Amino acid sequence: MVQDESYRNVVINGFFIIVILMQTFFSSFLGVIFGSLFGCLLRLLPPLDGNILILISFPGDILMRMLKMLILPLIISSLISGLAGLDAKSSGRMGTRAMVYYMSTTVLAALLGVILVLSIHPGNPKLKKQVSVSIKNEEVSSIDAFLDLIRNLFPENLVQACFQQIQTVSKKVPAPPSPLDLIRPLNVTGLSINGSQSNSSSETSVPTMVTQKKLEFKGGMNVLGLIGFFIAFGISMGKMGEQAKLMADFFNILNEIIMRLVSMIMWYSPFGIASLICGKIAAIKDLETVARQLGMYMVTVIVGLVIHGGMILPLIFFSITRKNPYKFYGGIFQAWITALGTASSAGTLPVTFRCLEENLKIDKRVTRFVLPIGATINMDGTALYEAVAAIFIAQMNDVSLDAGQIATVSLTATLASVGAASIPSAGLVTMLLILTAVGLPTQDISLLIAVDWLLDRMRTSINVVGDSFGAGIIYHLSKGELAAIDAKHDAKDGTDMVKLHMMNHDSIKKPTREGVNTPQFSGYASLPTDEYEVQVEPSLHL
Ligand code: 7O9
Repeated sequence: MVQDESYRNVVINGFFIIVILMQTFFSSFLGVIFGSLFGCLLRLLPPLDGNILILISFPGDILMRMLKMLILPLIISSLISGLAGLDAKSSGRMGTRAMVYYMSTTVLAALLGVILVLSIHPGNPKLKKQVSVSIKNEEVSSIDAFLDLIRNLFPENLVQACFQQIQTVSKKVPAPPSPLDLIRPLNVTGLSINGSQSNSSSETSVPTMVTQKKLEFKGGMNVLGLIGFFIAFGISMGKMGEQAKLMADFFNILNEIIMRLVSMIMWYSPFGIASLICGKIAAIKDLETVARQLGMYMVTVIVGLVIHGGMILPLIFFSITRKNPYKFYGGIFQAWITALGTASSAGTLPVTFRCLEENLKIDKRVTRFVLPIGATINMDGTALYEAVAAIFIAQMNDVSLDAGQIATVSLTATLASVGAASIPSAGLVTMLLILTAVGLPTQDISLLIAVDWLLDRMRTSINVVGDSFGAGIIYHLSKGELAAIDAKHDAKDGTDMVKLHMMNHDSIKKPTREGVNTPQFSGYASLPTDEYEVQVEPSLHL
Protein backbone atom coordinates (compact mmCIF):
# COMPACT_ATOMS: atom_id res chain seq x y z
CA MET A 1 0.00 0.00 0.00
CA VAL A 2 2.86 2.30 0.89
CA GLN A 3 4.36 1.46 -2.47
CA ASP A 4 1.11 2.54 -4.16
CA GLU A 5 1.08 5.77 -2.26
CA SER A 6 4.68 6.48 -3.21
CA TYR A 7 3.90 5.76 -6.81
CA ARG A 8 0.90 8.09 -6.72
CA ASN A 9 2.99 10.85 -5.17
CA VAL A 10 5.65 10.47 -7.87
CA VAL A 11 3.00 10.77 -10.56
CA ILE A 12 1.41 13.81 -8.89
CA ASN A 13 4.79 15.49 -8.40
CA GLY A 14 5.72 14.81 -12.02
CA PHE A 15 2.40 16.20 -13.18
CA PHE A 16 2.88 19.42 -11.19
CA ILE A 17 6.40 19.84 -12.51
CA ILE A 18 5.22 19.47 -16.11
CA VAL A 19 2.30 21.89 -15.57
CA ILE A 20 4.57 24.57 -14.07
CA LEU A 21 7.15 24.04 -16.82
CA MET A 22 4.58 24.50 -19.56
CA GLN A 23 3.10 27.52 -17.84
CA THR A 24 6.56 29.06 -17.49
CA PHE A 25 7.38 28.40 -21.11
CA PHE A 26 4.13 29.81 -22.47
CA SER A 27 4.20 32.80 -20.17
CA SER A 28 7.70 33.77 -21.33
CA PHE A 29 6.49 33.42 -24.88
CA LEU A 30 3.45 35.57 -24.10
CA GLY A 31 5.74 38.06 -22.32
CA VAL A 32 7.74 38.54 -25.52
CA ILE A 33 4.64 38.88 -27.71
CA PHE A 34 2.78 41.29 -25.40
CA GLY A 35 5.98 43.19 -24.67
CA SER A 36 6.50 43.84 -28.37
CA LEU A 37 2.86 44.87 -28.80
CA PHE A 38 2.95 47.25 -25.81
CA GLY A 39 6.28 48.57 -27.04
CA CYS A 40 4.71 49.54 -30.38
CA LEU A 41 1.70 51.06 -28.64
CA LEU A 42 3.80 53.08 -26.24
CA ARG A 43 5.78 54.54 -29.08
CA LEU A 44 2.49 55.84 -30.42
CA LEU A 45 1.35 57.18 -27.01
CA PRO A 46 4.52 58.68 -25.51
CA PRO A 47 3.08 60.68 -22.56
CA LEU A 48 1.62 57.59 -20.90
CA ASP A 49 4.63 55.40 -21.10
CA GLY A 50 6.18 55.77 -17.63
CA ASN A 51 3.07 54.70 -15.75
CA ILE A 52 2.11 51.92 -18.12
CA LEU A 53 5.59 50.43 -17.94
CA ILE A 54 5.46 50.46 -14.15
CA LEU A 55 2.07 48.73 -14.21
CA ILE A 56 3.20 46.12 -16.72
CA SER A 57 6.25 45.17 -14.70
CA PHE A 58 4.53 45.40 -11.31
CA PRO A 59 3.65 41.67 -10.99
CA GLY A 60 7.25 40.90 -11.99
CA ASP A 61 8.52 43.27 -9.34
CA ILE A 62 6.49 41.38 -6.74
CA LEU A 63 7.99 38.07 -7.95
CA MET A 64 11.51 39.49 -7.58
CA ARG A 65 10.72 40.69 -4.06
CA MET A 66 9.32 37.32 -3.06
CA LEU A 67 12.34 35.44 -4.42
CA LYS A 68 14.83 37.84 -2.84
CA MET A 69 12.97 37.61 0.47
CA LEU A 70 13.82 33.90 0.62
CA ILE A 71 17.55 34.26 -0.13
CA LEU A 72 18.73 34.98 3.40
CA PRO A 73 16.94 32.15 5.26
CA LEU A 74 17.66 29.86 2.33
CA ILE A 75 21.42 30.33 2.25
CA ILE A 76 21.71 30.21 6.04
CA SER A 77 19.68 27.03 6.45
CA SER A 78 21.09 25.31 3.40
CA LEU A 79 24.76 25.96 4.18
CA ILE A 80 24.39 24.93 7.81
CA SER A 81 22.31 21.82 7.23
CA GLY A 82 24.32 20.82 4.16
CA LEU A 83 27.67 21.06 5.92
CA ALA A 84 26.44 19.58 9.18
CA GLY A 85 25.47 16.48 7.24
CA LEU A 86 28.99 15.97 5.93
CA ASP A 87 32.19 15.12 7.72
CA ALA A 88 35.12 17.52 7.51
CA LYS A 89 36.99 15.33 5.02
CA SER A 90 34.15 15.01 2.54
CA SER A 91 33.19 18.67 2.77
CA GLY A 92 36.84 19.53 2.09
CA ARG A 93 36.91 17.25 -0.93
CA MET A 94 33.59 18.51 -2.21
CA GLY A 95 34.74 22.10 -1.76
CA THR A 96 37.95 21.39 -3.68
CA ARG A 97 35.99 19.79 -6.53
CA ALA A 98 33.66 22.77 -6.61
CA MET A 99 36.55 25.24 -6.73
CA VAL A 100 38.34 23.34 -9.52
CA TYR A 101 35.11 23.23 -11.55
CA TYR A 102 34.27 26.89 -10.92
CA MET A 103 37.73 28.17 -11.79
CA SER A 104 38.24 26.02 -14.87
CA THR A 105 34.82 26.73 -16.40
CA THR A 106 35.14 30.47 -15.71
CA VAL A 107 38.60 30.62 -17.30
CA LEU A 108 37.26 28.65 -20.30
CA ALA A 109 34.35 31.10 -20.62
CA ALA A 110 36.65 34.14 -20.52
CA LEU A 111 38.99 32.56 -23.10
CA LEU A 112 36.05 31.71 -25.35
CA GLY A 113 34.92 35.33 -25.13
CA VAL A 114 38.41 36.56 -26.05
CA ILE A 115 38.68 34.17 -29.02
CA LEU A 116 35.25 35.15 -30.35
CA VAL A 117 35.70 38.90 -29.99
CA LEU A 118 39.09 38.72 -31.69
CA SER A 119 37.78 36.64 -34.58
CA ILE A 120 34.42 38.41 -35.09
CA HIS A 121 35.94 41.86 -34.45
CA PRO A 122 32.66 43.68 -33.69
CA GLY A 123 34.31 46.95 -32.65
CA ASN A 124 34.55 49.67 -35.25
CA PRO A 125 36.16 53.05 -34.41
CA LYS A 126 33.49 54.81 -36.52
CA LEU A 127 30.80 53.68 -34.08
CA LYS A 128 32.29 55.63 -31.26
CA LYS A 129 31.89 58.91 -33.04
CA GLN A 130 28.19 58.31 -33.55
CA VAL A 131 27.47 57.59 -29.90
CA SER A 132 28.71 60.06 -27.37
CA VAL A 133 27.37 59.59 -23.90
CA SER A 134 29.52 60.29 -20.92
CA ILE A 135 29.42 58.97 -17.41
CA LYS A 136 31.20 60.06 -14.29
CA ASN A 137 34.68 58.69 -14.56
CA GLU A 138 35.18 57.17 -11.16
CA GLU A 139 38.54 56.03 -9.96
CA VAL A 140 38.87 52.45 -8.88
CA SER A 141 41.92 50.76 -7.58
CA SER A 142 42.28 47.01 -7.83
CA ILE A 143 44.18 46.81 -4.55
CA ASP A 144 41.31 48.59 -2.78
CA ALA A 145 38.77 46.25 -4.38
CA PHE A 146 40.81 43.23 -3.30
CA LEU A 147 41.23 44.49 0.27
CA ASP A 148 37.49 45.26 0.44
CA LEU A 149 36.76 41.71 -0.65
CA ILE A 150 38.86 40.32 2.20
CA ARG A 151 37.33 42.82 4.66
CA ASN A 152 33.87 41.74 3.58
CA LEU A 153 34.82 38.12 4.20
CA PHE A 154 35.13 39.03 7.88
CA PRO A 155 32.08 41.12 8.74
CA GLU A 156 32.30 42.86 12.10
CA ASN A 157 28.56 42.65 12.61
CA LEU A 158 26.51 39.77 11.27
CA VAL A 159 23.19 41.59 11.36
CA GLN A 160 24.66 44.50 9.43
CA ALA A 161 26.18 42.02 6.93
CA CYS A 162 22.63 41.10 5.90
CA PHE A 163 22.19 44.48 4.26
CA GLN A 164 25.48 46.37 4.05
CA GLN A 165 29.00 45.81 2.77
CA ILE A 166 32.16 47.82 3.31
CA GLN A 167 33.84 49.74 0.51
CA THR A 168 36.88 51.97 0.22
CA VAL A 169 35.90 55.33 -1.22
CA SER A 170 38.55 57.65 -2.65
CA LYS A 171 37.97 61.37 -2.78
CA LYS A 172 40.20 64.14 -4.07
CA VAL A 173 40.30 66.93 -1.50
CA PRO A 174 42.40 70.06 -1.18
CA ALA A 175 45.31 69.43 1.16
CA PRO A 176 45.29 71.41 4.40
CA PRO A 177 48.09 73.98 4.43
CA SER A 178 51.08 72.53 6.16
CA PRO A 179 53.04 74.67 8.65
CA LEU A 180 55.99 74.43 6.23
CA ASP A 181 54.00 76.21 3.51
CA LEU A 182 53.36 79.13 5.83
CA ILE A 183 56.99 79.53 6.70
CA ARG A 184 58.39 78.85 3.23
CA PRO A 185 55.94 79.85 0.48
CA LEU A 186 57.86 78.24 -2.36
CA ASN A 187 56.99 75.82 -5.17
CA VAL A 188 56.57 72.44 -3.56
CA THR A 189 55.56 69.06 -4.77
CA GLY A 190 52.53 67.77 -2.96
CA LEU A 191 52.61 64.11 -2.12
CA SER A 192 49.23 62.54 -1.81
CA ILE A 193 48.60 60.05 0.92
CA ASN A 194 48.34 57.20 -1.54
CA GLY A 195 51.82 57.92 -2.80
CA SER A 196 50.95 59.63 -6.10
CA GLN A 197 52.42 63.01 -6.74
CA SER A 198 50.69 66.17 -7.82
CA ASN A 199 52.21 69.53 -8.58
CA SER A 200 51.21 72.57 -6.67
CA SER A 201 52.29 76.08 -6.52
CA SER A 202 51.56 78.22 -3.56
CA GLU A 203 52.35 81.27 -5.68
CA THR A 204 49.42 80.64 -8.02
CA SER A 205 47.42 79.57 -4.93
CA VAL A 206 46.17 76.37 -6.58
CA PRO A 207 45.58 74.04 -3.62
CA THR A 208 47.38 70.71 -3.57
CA MET A 209 44.89 67.92 -4.15
CA VAL A 210 45.33 64.80 -2.11
CA THR A 211 43.48 61.52 -2.40
CA GLN A 212 41.67 60.68 0.76
CA LYS A 213 40.52 57.14 1.35
CA LYS A 214 37.70 56.28 3.65
CA LEU A 215 35.90 53.09 4.51
CA GLU A 216 32.16 53.46 3.99
CA PHE A 217 29.23 51.09 4.32
CA LYS A 218 27.25 50.64 1.13
CA GLY A 219 23.82 49.08 0.73
CA GLY A 220 23.64 45.44 -0.41
CA MET A 221 23.99 42.08 1.29
CA ASN A 222 27.52 41.10 2.26
CA VAL A 223 27.13 37.64 0.74
CA LEU A 224 30.74 36.60 1.10
CA GLY A 225 30.79 37.45 4.81
CA LEU A 226 27.58 35.56 5.49
CA ILE A 227 28.62 32.55 3.45
CA GLY A 228 32.04 32.44 5.12
CA PHE A 229 30.52 32.58 8.60
CA PHE A 230 27.82 29.98 7.95
CA ILE A 231 30.28 27.57 6.32
CA ALA A 232 32.43 27.77 9.45
CA PHE A 233 29.30 27.35 11.57
CA GLY A 234 28.15 24.27 9.63
CA ILE A 235 31.56 22.61 9.70
CA SER A 236 31.88 23.12 13.45
CA MET A 237 28.41 21.71 13.91
CA GLY A 238 29.28 18.68 11.79
CA LYS A 239 32.29 18.06 14.01
CA MET A 240 30.19 18.11 17.17
CA GLY A 241 28.15 15.14 15.98
CA GLU A 242 25.20 14.09 18.11
CA GLN A 243 25.66 16.99 20.50
CA ALA A 244 24.55 19.41 17.79
CA LYS A 245 21.63 17.34 16.56
CA LEU A 246 19.02 19.75 17.87
CA MET A 247 20.53 22.59 15.85
CA ALA A 248 20.86 20.36 12.78
CA ASP A 249 17.21 19.42 13.03
CA PHE A 250 16.27 23.07 13.42
CA PHE A 251 18.08 24.15 10.26
CA ASN A 252 16.84 21.12 8.33
CA ILE A 253 13.28 22.03 9.17
CA LEU A 254 13.91 25.70 8.39
CA ASN A 255 15.26 24.69 4.99
CA GLU A 256 12.28 22.46 4.37
CA ILE A 257 9.87 25.29 5.21
CA ILE A 258 11.64 27.67 2.84
CA MET A 259 11.54 25.08 0.06
CA ARG A 260 7.79 24.75 0.59
CA LEU A 261 7.46 28.51 0.24
CA VAL A 262 9.48 28.26 -2.98
CA SER A 263 7.02 25.66 -4.28
CA MET A 264 4.19 28.08 -3.56
CA ILE A 265 5.95 30.92 -5.34
CA MET A 266 6.47 28.67 -8.36
CA TRP A 267 2.75 28.81 -9.09
CA TYR A 268 2.94 32.57 -9.32
CA SER A 269 6.26 32.70 -11.18
CA PRO A 270 4.96 32.23 -14.77
CA PHE A 271 2.83 35.34 -14.31
CA GLY A 272 5.70 37.29 -12.78
CA ILE A 273 8.20 36.24 -15.44
CA ALA A 274 5.78 37.14 -18.25
CA SER A 275 5.38 40.58 -16.67
CA LEU A 276 9.15 41.09 -16.27
CA ILE A 277 9.91 40.10 -19.85
CA CYS A 278 6.95 42.08 -21.19
CA GLY A 279 7.99 45.21 -19.24
CA LYS A 280 11.57 45.02 -20.51
CA ILE A 281 10.61 44.49 -24.13
CA ALA A 282 7.99 47.25 -24.01
CA ALA A 283 10.62 49.67 -22.69
CA ILE A 284 12.91 49.23 -25.70
CA LYS A 285 13.34 52.47 -27.56
CA ASP A 286 15.12 53.01 -30.78
CA LEU A 287 15.87 49.36 -31.42
CA GLU A 288 17.15 50.06 -34.89
CA THR A 289 19.94 52.48 -33.96
CA VAL A 290 21.10 50.30 -31.10
CA ALA A 291 21.05 47.20 -33.30
CA ARG A 292 23.09 48.98 -35.97
CA GLN A 293 25.69 50.22 -33.51
CA LEU A 294 25.95 47.33 -31.11
CA GLY A 295 24.46 44.48 -33.15
CA MET A 296 27.72 42.65 -33.80
CA TYR A 297 28.82 43.10 -30.20
CA MET A 298 25.56 41.54 -29.01
CA VAL A 299 25.94 38.72 -31.52
CA THR A 300 29.47 38.03 -30.23
CA VAL A 301 28.33 37.84 -26.60
CA ILE A 302 25.26 35.74 -27.42
CA VAL A 303 27.18 33.31 -29.65
CA GLY A 304 29.74 32.93 -26.86
CA LEU A 305 27.06 32.27 -24.25
CA VAL A 306 25.31 29.75 -26.52
CA ILE A 307 28.57 27.89 -27.22
CA HIS A 308 29.50 27.87 -23.54
CA GLY A 309 26.09 26.87 -22.20
CA GLY A 310 25.03 24.68 -25.11
CA MET A 311 28.26 22.88 -25.92
CA ILE A 312 31.17 23.34 -23.52
CA LEU A 313 29.32 22.84 -20.23
CA PRO A 314 27.25 19.88 -21.54
CA LEU A 315 30.45 18.33 -22.91
CA ILE A 316 32.21 18.66 -19.55
CA PHE A 317 29.12 17.22 -17.83
CA PHE A 318 28.94 14.30 -20.25
CA SER A 319 32.63 13.49 -20.10
CA ILE A 320 32.52 13.28 -16.30
CA THR A 321 29.13 11.74 -15.60
CA ARG A 322 28.36 9.88 -18.87
CA LYS A 323 24.79 11.10 -18.56
CA ASN A 324 22.75 12.97 -21.13
CA PRO A 325 23.35 16.70 -20.49
CA TYR A 326 20.29 17.76 -22.47
CA LYS A 327 18.05 15.70 -20.23
CA PHE A 328 19.69 17.58 -17.37
CA TYR A 329 18.73 20.79 -19.17
CA GLY A 330 15.10 19.64 -19.06
CA GLY A 331 15.35 19.51 -15.27
CA ILE A 332 16.77 23.01 -14.89
CA PHE A 333 14.64 24.66 -17.57
CA GLN A 334 12.57 26.54 -15.04
CA ALA A 335 15.65 27.97 -13.31
CA TRP A 336 16.99 28.98 -16.71
CA ILE A 337 13.79 30.87 -17.62
CA THR A 338 13.64 32.47 -14.16
CA ALA A 339 17.22 33.71 -14.64
CA LEU A 340 16.25 35.13 -18.03
CA GLY A 341 13.31 36.92 -16.42
CA THR A 342 14.99 38.20 -13.27
CA ALA A 343 18.58 38.80 -14.46
CA SER A 344 19.78 37.77 -11.01
CA SER A 345 21.37 34.45 -10.16
CA ALA A 346 20.84 35.15 -6.44
CA GLY A 347 17.12 35.75 -7.05
CA THR A 348 16.96 32.54 -9.07
CA LEU A 349 18.70 30.55 -6.33
CA PRO A 350 15.45 29.29 -4.69
CA VAL A 351 14.25 27.99 -8.07
CA THR A 352 17.64 26.42 -8.87
CA PHE A 353 17.47 24.55 -5.55
CA ARG A 354 14.01 23.26 -6.36
CA CYS A 355 14.94 22.16 -9.88
CA LEU A 356 18.03 20.26 -8.77
CA GLU A 357 16.50 18.64 -5.70
CA GLU A 358 12.99 17.88 -6.94
CA ASN A 359 13.42 17.36 -10.67
CA LEU A 360 16.92 15.96 -10.88
CA LYS A 361 17.06 14.31 -7.45
CA ILE A 362 20.50 15.58 -6.60
CA ASP A 363 21.53 14.89 -3.02
CA LYS A 364 20.54 17.76 -0.78
CA ARG A 365 23.87 17.78 0.99
CA VAL A 366 25.52 18.62 -2.33
CA THR A 367 23.06 21.28 -3.49
CA ARG A 368 22.90 22.93 -0.08
CA PHE A 369 26.67 23.21 0.07
CA VAL A 370 27.60 24.13 -3.49
CA LEU A 371 24.69 26.20 -4.82
CA PRO A 372 25.01 29.25 -2.52
CA ILE A 373 28.76 29.33 -3.16
CA GLY A 374 28.22 28.86 -6.90
CA ALA A 375 25.66 31.70 -7.04
CA THR A 376 28.22 33.97 -5.38
CA ILE A 377 31.50 33.18 -7.13
CA ASN A 378 30.76 31.11 -10.24
CA MET A 379 29.72 33.41 -13.06
CA ASP A 380 30.81 31.99 -16.40
CA GLY A 381 28.47 34.19 -18.41
CA THR A 382 29.70 37.32 -16.63
CA ALA A 383 33.37 36.43 -17.26
CA LEU A 384 32.67 35.86 -20.96
CA TYR A 385 30.69 39.09 -21.22
CA GLU A 386 33.32 41.20 -19.47
CA ALA A 387 36.16 39.83 -21.62
CA VAL A 388 34.18 40.57 -24.81
CA ALA A 389 33.17 44.05 -23.59
CA ALA A 390 36.74 45.07 -22.70
CA ILE A 391 38.21 44.00 -26.03
CA PHE A 392 35.24 45.54 -27.89
CA ILE A 393 36.05 48.88 -26.24
CA ALA A 394 39.69 48.48 -27.29
CA GLN A 395 38.59 47.82 -30.88
CA MET A 396 36.33 50.87 -30.88
CA ASN A 397 39.27 53.00 -29.78
CA ASP A 398 41.46 51.47 -32.46
CA VAL A 399 43.80 50.12 -29.81
CA SER A 400 45.38 46.80 -30.64
CA LEU A 401 46.16 44.76 -27.58
CA ASP A 402 49.30 42.65 -27.39
CA ALA A 403 49.33 39.06 -26.11
CA GLY A 404 50.19 40.18 -22.58
CA GLN A 405 47.25 42.58 -22.46
CA ILE A 406 44.90 39.93 -23.80
CA ALA A 407 46.06 37.56 -21.08
CA THR A 408 45.48 40.35 -18.55
CA VAL A 409 41.93 40.85 -19.84
CA SER A 410 41.20 37.12 -19.54
CA LEU A 411 42.61 36.96 -16.02
CA THR A 412 40.96 40.13 -14.74
CA ALA A 413 37.61 39.14 -16.31
CA THR A 414 37.81 35.81 -14.47
CA LEU A 415 38.72 37.46 -11.17
CA ALA A 416 36.12 40.20 -11.61
CA SER A 417 33.38 37.62 -12.10
CA VAL A 418 34.50 35.79 -8.96
CA GLY A 419 34.51 38.96 -6.88
CA ALA A 420 31.46 40.63 -8.47
CA ALA A 421 29.02 39.77 -5.69
CA SER A 422 31.33 41.19 -3.06
CA ILE A 423 31.96 44.54 -4.68
CA PRO A 424 29.27 47.17 -4.15
CA SER A 425 27.80 48.50 -7.42
CA ALA A 426 29.52 45.55 -9.05
CA GLY A 427 28.59 45.77 -12.73
CA LEU A 428 30.31 49.08 -13.30
CA VAL A 429 33.21 48.65 -10.90
CA THR A 430 34.32 45.28 -12.28
CA MET A 431 34.33 46.63 -15.84
CA LEU A 432 36.33 49.65 -14.64
CA LEU A 433 38.88 47.34 -13.05
CA ILE A 434 39.40 45.38 -16.26
CA LEU A 435 39.70 48.49 -18.42
CA THR A 436 42.10 50.18 -15.99
CA ALA A 437 44.26 47.03 -15.90
CA VAL A 438 44.97 47.34 -19.64
CA GLY A 439 44.85 51.13 -19.81
CA LEU A 440 41.67 51.56 -21.83
CA PRO A 441 39.34 54.59 -21.56
CA THR A 442 36.79 53.86 -18.86
CA GLN A 443 34.10 56.30 -19.98
CA ASP A 444 33.34 54.07 -22.98
CA ILE A 445 31.42 51.69 -20.73
CA SER A 446 28.50 54.05 -21.19
CA LEU A 447 28.24 52.89 -24.80
CA LEU A 448 27.40 49.38 -23.65
CA ILE A 449 24.69 50.34 -21.17
CA ALA A 450 22.03 50.52 -23.90
CA VAL A 451 22.05 46.75 -24.38
CA ASP A 452 23.07 45.67 -20.90
CA TRP A 453 19.50 44.82 -19.85
CA LEU A 454 19.38 42.08 -22.51
CA LEU A 455 22.91 40.75 -22.16
CA ASP A 456 22.58 40.71 -18.35
CA ARG A 457 19.64 38.30 -18.62
CA MET A 458 21.47 36.08 -21.05
CA ARG A 459 24.69 35.91 -19.04
CA THR A 460 22.74 35.34 -15.83
CA SER A 461 21.01 32.33 -17.39
CA ILE A 462 24.42 30.86 -18.26
CA ASN A 463 25.67 31.64 -14.74
CA VAL A 464 22.75 29.60 -13.38
CA VAL A 465 23.30 26.77 -15.89
CA GLY A 466 26.99 26.67 -14.88
CA ASP A 467 26.09 26.41 -11.17
CA SER A 468 23.58 23.64 -11.90
CA PHE A 469 25.91 21.53 -14.04
CA GLY A 470 28.52 22.04 -11.31
CA ALA A 471 26.15 20.61 -8.68
CA GLY A 472 25.39 17.66 -11.01
CA ILE A 473 29.08 16.93 -11.57
CA ILE A 474 30.03 17.30 -7.91
CA TYR A 475 27.14 14.99 -6.93
CA HIS A 476 28.39 12.39 -9.39
CA LEU A 477 31.96 12.62 -8.09
CA SER A 478 30.93 12.56 -4.43
CA LYS A 479 28.43 9.69 -4.55
CA GLY A 480 30.91 7.25 -2.99
CA GLU A 481 31.69 9.51 -0.05
CA LEU A 482 28.04 10.30 0.58
CA ALA A 483 27.18 6.61 0.63
CA ALA A 484 30.05 5.98 3.05
CA ILE A 485 28.73 8.66 5.41
CA ASP A 486 25.26 7.11 5.24
CA ALA A 487 26.64 3.68 5.97
CA LYS A 488 28.63 5.00 8.94
CA HIS A 489 25.56 6.66 10.41
CA ASP A 490 23.43 3.58 9.84
CA ALA A 491 25.96 1.41 11.63
CA LYS A 492 26.41 3.82 14.52
CA ASP A 493 22.78 4.52 15.31
CA GLY A 494 20.88 2.76 18.08
CA THR A 495 18.41 -0.03 17.77
CA ASP A 496 15.20 1.82 18.61
CA MET A 497 13.75 2.63 15.29
CA VAL A 498 10.85 4.74 14.26
CA LYS A 499 9.80 3.82 10.83
CA LEU A 500 9.21 6.73 8.55
CA HIS A 501 8.00 6.47 5.04
CA MET A 502 9.88 9.01 3.13
CA MET A 503 9.01 9.70 -0.39
CA ASN A 504 11.44 10.84 -2.97
CA HIS A 505 13.93 12.28 -0.57
CA ASP A 506 11.32 14.49 1.05
CA SER A 507 12.58 14.70 4.56
CA ILE A 508 9.50 15.65 6.51
CA LYS A 509 6.25 13.96 5.77
CA LYS A 510 4.36 12.95 8.85
CA PRO A 511 4.13 14.30 12.34
CA THR A 512 4.38 11.64 15.02
CA ARG A 513 3.35 11.66 18.63
CA GLU A 514 6.74 13.13 19.57
CA GLY A 515 6.25 16.05 17.25
CA VAL A 516 7.66 16.53 13.82
CA ASN A 517 9.95 13.79 12.63
CA THR A 518 12.99 15.41 11.25
CA PRO A 519 15.37 13.71 8.93
CA GLN A 520 18.33 11.92 10.25
CA PHE A 521 21.35 14.03 10.93
CA SER A 522 22.73 13.24 7.53
CA GLY A 523 22.35 11.15 4.50
CA TYR A 524 18.63 11.14 4.15
CA ALA A 525 18.61 12.40 0.66
CA SER A 526 20.98 10.08 -1.05
CA LEU A 527 19.23 6.82 -0.36
CA PRO A 528 18.01 5.39 -3.60
CA THR A 529 14.82 3.74 -2.42
CA ASP A 530 11.51 5.48 -1.99
CA GLU A 531 10.80 3.92 1.35
CA TYR A 532 13.39 3.47 4.02
CA GLU A 533 13.91 3.41 7.69
CA VAL A 534 15.16 6.36 9.58
CA GLN A 535 16.56 5.75 12.95
CA VAL A 536 15.56 8.24 15.57
CA GLU A 537 17.39 7.83 18.78
CA PRO A 538 15.04 8.06 21.74
CA SER A 539 18.04 8.47 23.99
CA LEU A 540 19.06 11.87 22.74
CA HIS A 541 19.65 13.88 25.87
CA LEU A 542 19.78 17.39 24.63
C1 7O9 B 1 23.95 37.48 -12.06
F1 7O9 B 1 24.23 33.35 -2.60
C2 7O9 B 1 23.43 34.34 -2.38
F2 7O9 B 1 22.23 33.97 -2.68
F3 7O9 B 1 23.43 34.62 -1.12
C3 7O9 B 1 23.79 35.56 -3.14
C4 7O9 B 1 23.23 36.77 -2.77
C5 7O9 B 1 23.57 37.93 -3.46
C6 7O9 B 1 24.67 35.49 -4.19
C7 7O9 B 1 25.01 36.66 -4.89
C8 7O9 B 1 24.45 37.87 -4.51
C9 7O9 B 1 24.81 39.11 -5.24
O1 7O9 B 1 24.59 40.18 -4.74
N1 7O9 B 1 25.34 39.01 -6.43
C10 7O9 B 1 25.72 40.01 -7.30
C11 7O9 B 1 26.06 39.63 -8.60
C12 7O9 B 1 25.78 41.34 -6.93
C13 7O9 B 1 26.17 42.30 -7.86
C14 7O9 B 1 26.52 41.93 -9.16
C15 7O9 B 1 26.46 40.59 -9.51
C16 7O9 B 1 26.79 40.19 -10.90
O2 7O9 B 1 25.61 39.76 -11.52
C17 7O9 B 1 25.69 39.13 -12.75
C18 7O9 B 1 26.11 40.07 -13.83
O3 7O9 B 1 25.75 41.25 -13.76
O4 7O9 B 1 26.80 39.62 -14.74
C19 7O9 B 1 24.32 38.56 -13.10
N2 7O9 B 1 23.31 39.56 -13.15
O5 7O9 B 1 24.49 36.38 -12.18
O6 7O9 B 1 23.14 37.76 -11.18
